[in-house]
Amino acid sequence: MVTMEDYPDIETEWCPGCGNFGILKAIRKALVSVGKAPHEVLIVSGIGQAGKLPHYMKCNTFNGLHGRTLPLATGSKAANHDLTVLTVGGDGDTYGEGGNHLIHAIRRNPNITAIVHDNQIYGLTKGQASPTSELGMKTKVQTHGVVNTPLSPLSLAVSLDCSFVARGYAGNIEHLAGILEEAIKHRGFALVDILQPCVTFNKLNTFKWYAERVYRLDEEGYVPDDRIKAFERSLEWGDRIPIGIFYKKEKPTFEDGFGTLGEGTLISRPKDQTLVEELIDSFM
Ligand SMILES: Cc1ncc(C[n+]2csc(CCOP(=O)(O)OP(=O)(O)O)c2C)c(N)n1
Ligand SMILES: [Mg+2]
Repeated sequence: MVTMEDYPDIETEWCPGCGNFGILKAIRKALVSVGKAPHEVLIVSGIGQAGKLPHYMKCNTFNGLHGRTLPLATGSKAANHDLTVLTVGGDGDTYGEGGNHLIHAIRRNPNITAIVHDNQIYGLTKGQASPTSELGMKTKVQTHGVVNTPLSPLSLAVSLDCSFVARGYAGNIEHLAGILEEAIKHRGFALVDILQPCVTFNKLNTFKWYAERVYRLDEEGYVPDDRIKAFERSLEWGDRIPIGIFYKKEKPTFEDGFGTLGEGTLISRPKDQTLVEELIDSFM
């Protein structure tokens, strides 16, 4: 049986009070709830404070380039579809540098869970505006305030018919762990955007700011099976901010599209180096 002891605490380099601690705890809890041991799990990340999370987990990890988390994870899943593959990235990593990959990962629908630490700021590089920073928010670079319209990641995902779309809050670990558990169990691409206060560089969207606004969709009897209703809720941002599962849909995964994967994982097949050499020679 998998327990929390299988995912021990490891010393971190995050600021005291960072929302990332809640996310780390919720990921561990969710993996224990779904009964996945460290050797069955791969966590892929890019660059950023969020991207450090795999360093603090005992499991398989792959730390790639900024914004390139999703292609790495999609390839890893195709190579070994027995692995439970999670990605972690910041709002910059996932929606800025990696925005193009997000669109196409949603279209491909690989069976992976994409977790976004959405602190509405570039944390690691010390506080520039990110794609989700609020209009008018002042930073050391945006000295007159943000002028670009913030991205609504959940609206984007629902518009692309993403097979699982959710938002959690780092200040409600139990609820977040429940969402992550559902996301991991879901067969297909699951986007979980997490409201994550950055106590050092985002003085606007604080724990207090979020706590005054978040409400749970499930407490309003919301059922996540209607794309139009999900889109409407995804636009809600202001005095009230919904958290929970917005949309869920069963559809074929990326891996389903490759019949050969039904014969076992690619990494378990015998390797024939001559085929690679023949392929390279054919380009000569
Ligand atoms: C291609 C590329 N562009 C820019 C950078 C510099 N850079 C490193 S982390 C980062 C921002 C990270 O912000 P986010 O993804 O939101 O993560 P956070 O630190 O807030 O968790 C930037 C711009 C980089 N390493 N690579
Ligand atoms: Mg960020």
